Amino acid sequence: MEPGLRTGAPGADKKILRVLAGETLDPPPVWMMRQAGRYLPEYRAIRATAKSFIDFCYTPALAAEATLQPIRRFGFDAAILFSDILVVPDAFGQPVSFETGEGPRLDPIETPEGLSRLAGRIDLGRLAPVFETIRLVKADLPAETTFLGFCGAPWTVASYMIAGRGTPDQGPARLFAYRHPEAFQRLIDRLVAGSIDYLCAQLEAGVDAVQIFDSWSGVLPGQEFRRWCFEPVRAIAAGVRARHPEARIIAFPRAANPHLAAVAALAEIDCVGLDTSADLAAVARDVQPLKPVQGNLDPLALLAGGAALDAAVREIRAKLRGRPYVFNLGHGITPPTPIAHVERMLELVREAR
Ligand code: 1CP
Repeated sequence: MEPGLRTGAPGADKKILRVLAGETLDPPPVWMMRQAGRYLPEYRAIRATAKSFIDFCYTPALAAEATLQPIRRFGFDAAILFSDILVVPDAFGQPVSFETGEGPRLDPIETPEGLSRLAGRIDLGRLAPVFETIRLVKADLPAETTFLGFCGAPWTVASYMIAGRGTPDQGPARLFAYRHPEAFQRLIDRLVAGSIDYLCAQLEAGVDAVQIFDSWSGVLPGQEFRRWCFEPVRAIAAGVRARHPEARIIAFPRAANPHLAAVAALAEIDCVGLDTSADLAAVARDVQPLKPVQGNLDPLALLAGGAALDAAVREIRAKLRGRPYVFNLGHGITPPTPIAHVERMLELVREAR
């Protein structure tokens, strides 16, 4: 690499960065959401050595190893930092734990007064192990592999902070936002500022691009989506770019199909993640002309394998191939997925046409 060239600058041959910059590649580059995880025996082996999931996230040697495992096995075009979106509440003073098989647990924020338990600013010191993980991964990552950092979008993170756990429809946070819009706005604003600091620190530690996961954006009606998802994600992207003008940013507004083109039109966003429900003909017509997209194989087609998997991969390639896209799943891979199905998916994605 030329001296002074930032990793991730156009000179580095990282296919995903090329697509994010607007280049069409066929075959497309590929990675998978939750690619480090329980479907991998080598993940289960190292996971068993940590006391808890949060300890695992905060132990750089283990988190770096988990990040690299799927790259070694499959040669994906991106590695995604092994961590969780809920380290952000932890760094605001709302501790998080993960009960085995039951998902995250936080002490819920049930009233506006409950917000006073949170720190005014994110404590990046608490997240030092995450930045150390990034440095360890970077030292071992192949030069052609794009390294992705991430955070949760404020709405999605806030929904866990309010409910204290995962819920089917984020009802507690939606009610809180209707009943106490000013207090909720203050929480969102704090998460916007904290997420900007957090993503900038990830970029400074060495990730090439970042993804903002808004996993629960699909439960909000239009006006609420604008206020609690669209505007905060735009503000984060703008804040990151103000400090890192070259930063590449992927937004993943899950299950928010009516809003995909509006997100793609944001100058601060380089790529829009598509979930399983996206209509690819509409995406090719209305979204791809604005920005590269990423997605959207159904994790259950991957689990099923066989003819269903072959057809689903071929359909995505056929519909999106004319313009820039990154092949991915529409949501995270499920633990029972056979490794042979991932191998078959990669064979089909990488096939010359
Ligand atoms: O080993 C285990 O049992 C823990 C399972 C697990 C894993 C592997 C959790 C708990 N988080 C993770 C890692 C994780 N989470 C990554 C790592 C990188 C990779 O993709 O390989 C990332 C990017 C996340 C992001 C995340 N965490 C999201 C956004 C993406 C999505 O899936 O929608 C969300 C919503 C979470 C919260 C969370 N963390 C873990 C669980 C089980 C959940 C969902 C809780 C719920 O709603 O019930």
